[in-house]
Amino acid sequence: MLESVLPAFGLTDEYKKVETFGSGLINHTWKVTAKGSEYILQRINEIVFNDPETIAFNINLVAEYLKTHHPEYRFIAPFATADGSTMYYSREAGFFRLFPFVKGSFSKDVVQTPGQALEAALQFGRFTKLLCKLDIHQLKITIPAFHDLTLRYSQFLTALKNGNQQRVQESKELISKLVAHADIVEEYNRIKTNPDFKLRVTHHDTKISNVLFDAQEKGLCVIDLDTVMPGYFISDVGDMMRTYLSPVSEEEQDFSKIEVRVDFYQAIVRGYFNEMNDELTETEKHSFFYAGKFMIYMQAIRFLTDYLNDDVYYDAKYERHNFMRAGNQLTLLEKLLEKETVLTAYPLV
Ligand code: GN1
Ligand code: MG
Repeated sequence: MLESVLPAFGLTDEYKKVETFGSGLINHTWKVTAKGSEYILQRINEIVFNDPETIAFNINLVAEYLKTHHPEYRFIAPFATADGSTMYYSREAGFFRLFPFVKGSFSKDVVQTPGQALEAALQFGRFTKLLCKLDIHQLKITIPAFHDLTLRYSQFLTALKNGNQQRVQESKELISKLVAHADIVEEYNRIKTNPDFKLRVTHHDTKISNVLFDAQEKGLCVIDLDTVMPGYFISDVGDMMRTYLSPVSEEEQDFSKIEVRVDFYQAIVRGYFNEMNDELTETEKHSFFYAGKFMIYMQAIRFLTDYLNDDVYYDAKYERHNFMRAGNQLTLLEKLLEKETVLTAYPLV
């Protein structure tokens, strides 16, 4: 299948090495070695992104803006094909992009030190800050209502009604625990209508593997820009909390290993505020802790909804995989709530 894709980007070299790369759940990624250089090749999941051209449009818009206004920023732009498009399409193979692999850069699957969390938070904060003056209405919506918790909650309720009833029965306990936290959805409904919450250029997938580091563990830039769209800061800050606070990921089946590490929370605060302090409104700053609840809760709901719908969205590697992921995220939410007093006492600076 890739035989037709690589030549479209000029990679016709006889000797090519192609290996699966990274751990994303949605798009498929390969590392390609050809002509003595390394590249990242990605196939867009068309079920999730049903108009992949919107992704190319947004990335080109952001690339142009940064080139003009912040030429010092390292932005990893995709290569163009012979006809000048940054997205290659063929009926058999689908939609593909090719990026340079940044020499000497590293990505990580888990956050090991508060220093890494700080660097990552700083990179995501910087990305939004540098694009603050870009007119967000120019950006296209690559996934409609992606982080709209109201919609995610109603999809969850629909799955309870129309989903696999055996799975619904077996998930009763988890379902009622999640329903008991529906105040998180009500808070989001208030945020959506509050003019003190601004829509900004938001990354929407701020896990650590989407930051490139150099050998000295300094953050270089952010990657995986497919979900860059207008959004609220709680999406990015919340997903950092969701994925940096605990020493184990959403894949962990032994929930006793799930923890919320105070020093990592402080690192997210320091890194993010280093860039975004003057940009966020006071009202937004008051919702900093809420960001974690919002994203962890939404991910728990999304995993469980998918389980009840027979795993149509997230790749499930074993029978109850998405059920397990949902339970993991609920535990993380509970651990976060236990630490609320300690964490909110920390000054936002
Ligand atoms: C998906 O594919 P990946 O890992 O980059 C999902 C995110 C979730 C994440 C959970 C487009 O991201 O929203 O947080 O899985 N992306 C999409 O692992 O749904
Ligand atoms: Mg992603």
